[in-house]
Amino acid sequence: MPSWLALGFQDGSSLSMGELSSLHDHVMTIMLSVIILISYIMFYLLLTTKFYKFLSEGTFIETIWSMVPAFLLVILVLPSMKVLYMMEDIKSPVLTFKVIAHQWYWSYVVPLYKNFSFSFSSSLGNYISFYEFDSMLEEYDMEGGFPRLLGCSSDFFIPVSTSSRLMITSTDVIHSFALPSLGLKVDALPGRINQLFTNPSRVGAFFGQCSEICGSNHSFMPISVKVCNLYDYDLVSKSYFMDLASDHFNSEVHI
Ligand SMILES: [Cu+2]
Repeated sequence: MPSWLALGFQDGSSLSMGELSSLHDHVMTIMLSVIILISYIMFYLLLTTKFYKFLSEGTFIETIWSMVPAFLLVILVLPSMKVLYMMEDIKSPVLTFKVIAHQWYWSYVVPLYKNFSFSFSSSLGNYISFYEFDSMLEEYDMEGGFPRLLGCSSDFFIPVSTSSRLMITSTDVIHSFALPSLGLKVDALPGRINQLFTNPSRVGAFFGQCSEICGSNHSFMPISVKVCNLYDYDLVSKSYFMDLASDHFNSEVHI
């Protein structure tokens, strides 16, 4: 959850975001040490008048100043690769969601309750196995209970402690699906599907924004994700199912 005047990352709410924060701290520690050491040497050399005129080569010191940066690169790369593979490598997600970017809102395609599919008509091939809804920017009011420009008309529910797969795509221009507290960010490209895996470790309301300049209303297509427990997720799934069913019956009556 974003908070006022925060300089660092939002609190991590998944294992991968925790690992990403640790990687960030690790890289920054090494980087700052290098910057401080190199600046000290540079300023010392600029300001000093000492000069050893017979110094033309020194194999020992040259070996050291080649080996140390190489060693630093290795200790930067190893944890980075670890996090990269950890974030990618979920072979069997429990649920798969599709996230579609539009100018300028998101829509979500979620599986029906327990991956159920049904058909009201007798013709084959007319099965409904998912529920799709749009999520637009919700107008801000002080009692709304969400931060300004981050509230959505419909929240995207995912279950806690469960591996979910998000398939991200776009219908018009390049957008970017970003959710900082879960450590997720990937471009939404028209004609392509990008995958994200997530396993949130706690329940709560998490907000993100489109992170690719995508047009005049780029700032007004927030992402609002609610991570809930499995029981609540079942209730949400059932309500989607009832919504679909009532939609269908209403249209039958009107025709
Ligand atoms: Cu966008």
